Amino acid sequence: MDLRNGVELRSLGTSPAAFKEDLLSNLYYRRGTTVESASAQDAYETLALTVRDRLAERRARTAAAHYAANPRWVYYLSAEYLLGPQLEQNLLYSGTAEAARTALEACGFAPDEIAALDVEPGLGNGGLGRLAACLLDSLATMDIPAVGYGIRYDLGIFKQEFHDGRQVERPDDWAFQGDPWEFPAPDDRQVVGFYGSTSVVGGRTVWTPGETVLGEPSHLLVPGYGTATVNIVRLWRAQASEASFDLTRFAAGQYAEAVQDAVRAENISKVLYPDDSTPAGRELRLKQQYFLVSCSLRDIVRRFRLRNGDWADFASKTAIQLNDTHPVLAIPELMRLLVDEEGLDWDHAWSLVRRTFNYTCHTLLPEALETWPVDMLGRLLPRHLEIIYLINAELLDEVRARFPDDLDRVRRMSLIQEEPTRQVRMANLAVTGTTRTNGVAALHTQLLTSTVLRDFHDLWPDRFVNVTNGVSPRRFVRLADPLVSALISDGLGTDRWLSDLSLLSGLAPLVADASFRSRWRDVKRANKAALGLGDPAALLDVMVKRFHEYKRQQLKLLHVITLYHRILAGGYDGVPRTVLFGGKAAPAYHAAKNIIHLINAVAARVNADPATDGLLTVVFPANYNITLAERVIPAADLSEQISMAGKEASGTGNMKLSLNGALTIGTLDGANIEIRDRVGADNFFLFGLNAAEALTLRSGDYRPRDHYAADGELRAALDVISAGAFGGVGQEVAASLLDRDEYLTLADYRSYVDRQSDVDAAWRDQERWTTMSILNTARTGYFSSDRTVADYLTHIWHASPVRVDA
Ligand code: GLS
Repeated sequence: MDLRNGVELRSLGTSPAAFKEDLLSNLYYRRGTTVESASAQDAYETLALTVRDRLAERRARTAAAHYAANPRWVYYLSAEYLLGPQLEQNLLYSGTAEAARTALEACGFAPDEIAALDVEPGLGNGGLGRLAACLLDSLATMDIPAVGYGIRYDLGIFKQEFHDGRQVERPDDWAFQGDPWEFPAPDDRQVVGFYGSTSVVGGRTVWTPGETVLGEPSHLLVPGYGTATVNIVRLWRAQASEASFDLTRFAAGQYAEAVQDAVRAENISKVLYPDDSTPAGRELRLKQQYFLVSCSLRDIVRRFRLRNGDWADFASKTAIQLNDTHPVLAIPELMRLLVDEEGLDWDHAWSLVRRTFNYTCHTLLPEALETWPVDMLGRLLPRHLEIIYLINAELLDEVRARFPDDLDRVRRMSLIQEEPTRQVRMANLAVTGTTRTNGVAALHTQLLTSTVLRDFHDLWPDRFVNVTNGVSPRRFVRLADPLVSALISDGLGTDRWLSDLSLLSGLAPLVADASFRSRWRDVKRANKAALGLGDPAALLDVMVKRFHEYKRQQLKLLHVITLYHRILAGGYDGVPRTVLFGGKAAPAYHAAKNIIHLINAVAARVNADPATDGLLTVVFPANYNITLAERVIPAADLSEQISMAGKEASGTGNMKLSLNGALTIGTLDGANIEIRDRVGADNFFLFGLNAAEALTLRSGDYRPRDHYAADGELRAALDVISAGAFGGVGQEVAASLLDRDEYLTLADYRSYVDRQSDVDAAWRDQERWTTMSILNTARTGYFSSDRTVADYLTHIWHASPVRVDA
């Protein structure tokens, strides 16, 4: 193979024999051991290296092709990536799964035991981080030159354990054994400044930081499916600079003091903030954000300079996507680099900045729009605050010119909130400093532009676009569900659907084929049996997602208790169900943790009662993550998407489940609406208030106790909880529902429970259910992240594919 400058690269074979040869050579030369003495960990790491080498070869060719093309790059800046287990993905994408299995067995290793050692890097909290990973997968699959930038947290999202039903958080030292997929690049370290002061020297502002930290990158390969393209995700890890070790103190025996600066520096990438949708409000988090932004922008500029000389070309070669507000400091940072360091005039720099950046907003919760205390930001990043003030002055001039005498509007739009405390509003900065702002589902974008960001929409309507989220069919169908994937390929006569998910529509006519339906049912049954939770013949009713009151796991729990009461009353006519909960609550989110605790208490009671045998089981496997999602999603029959309408920006679990043939019971919230539009109202169990109704009820005189008084089953469920039948925690949960019910759980209860009876009726007719299930899969090809990326390309990035020769 010919790389640039005539460099030849030998091609690594993918036959079992070639794979085995390299496996052994890696075992000897890189791992330094032998077949006889190799541990399972040795075998795993050797396997990883052997697979990685095959992708690295494609990576080299990709880099050469990209260098030659000098294209517009897509850079994705995200504080979170939930990449999922790497081994299975890389085996599939490199086309070496079979060869690897044969080679391992030939060497006397047990492939499944070895595969089980692959640890997923949990560098994200939930949907936002997983979306980032799906987009990277699709960018590579679609041959778009792209780099993801993030933070290499030492400790990822905490491991969840249950102690007496309570959530306990344990650190996730995911790379404890080292990470064989990573390529560290200590020679590419960046220096990041914090604190200090600014001065003006020769007409230019100079920031002299009071503290510096090093950012060491390492990258993981991001292969495309069915293409030779291999992109990368580059993750930064904070390191102390040499100077931060205090030799004098060490010599004096002050060991802790000698390393305290180093520890402080390294803490920056120590841990992922386990919040979802709520700002942590801590200086360390702000430091993390700037650390990510500063390292990544320097790297982006370095890459630009490899092939370009003129700053005027920067925006046409660079599209940077800001994933939520977390990396929004990139806007003042790039201004600083261009104006202070490169000497561009302000207007030119601002035009480049605005044309380079775009912003994705992922929330509707006003409390989740990040703000930072002006004092804190000014202390940590004095020059950035000055730049934010300058940007603000221009923004407010524009607002005043467009809306004279509208002081309130000026106040609302200002980048600085004045009352009750002075805060920098990151979402306002994001919209101001970018070309496009996008919401993540149709309803979300509509609500964003009519509520949270309405003033900005009034000023700049053209800046707003919708890009509905999507999920990777490789990860969430092919890898998660090999059985259904084989059946789909069989039914369609091709496996091209894996890179063109619209082809799934070809399954729709097969609902008329009784043998196809029966095979479909068998696969679902087999997936449930493989999951091993509950009776595979029962309806598997799944609610998997982060715990948040707006997502309303408490509503599902009220339904469980109602079913239990019906069983105890005798003459139960519902279908057998296994109700599965999965998800974590932010460690500081007391109310969400109470709900987890209560679910576990109810599960213990329900499962122990012989009356429920064969009728109702409640399971709650701990530590829901991508690995577990890949087992639960293919087994699910019913998908619970029951948030209060107007609160869930999009959801992506809803897409994964529907795509895998689960039927949805859901509200008109987030992407549920688009799922229902596509699968058809007959194949979706809709209930509850819509967003407008919910808003009206919330802003009026909502009285949850009226619902309690009017509905006997609801009352019975709340009464047992309040009476402490499931422990003291129940009293707190019930009181919060009866007194406030912030998320209208009681208002939606009757409609939800009645709709669940329709679910039972549909399930009883297994042929009907199977038809609905197949139609869910056939009609949700739209929710591929490939389509999402295509939309970003058309409306936002305007970047083109670069083919890499196979
Ligand atoms: C989230 C939203 O809550 C989800 O609805 C959305 O699907 C996801 C990806 O766009 O982003 N925002 C957030 O802060 N965490 C999320 O999962």
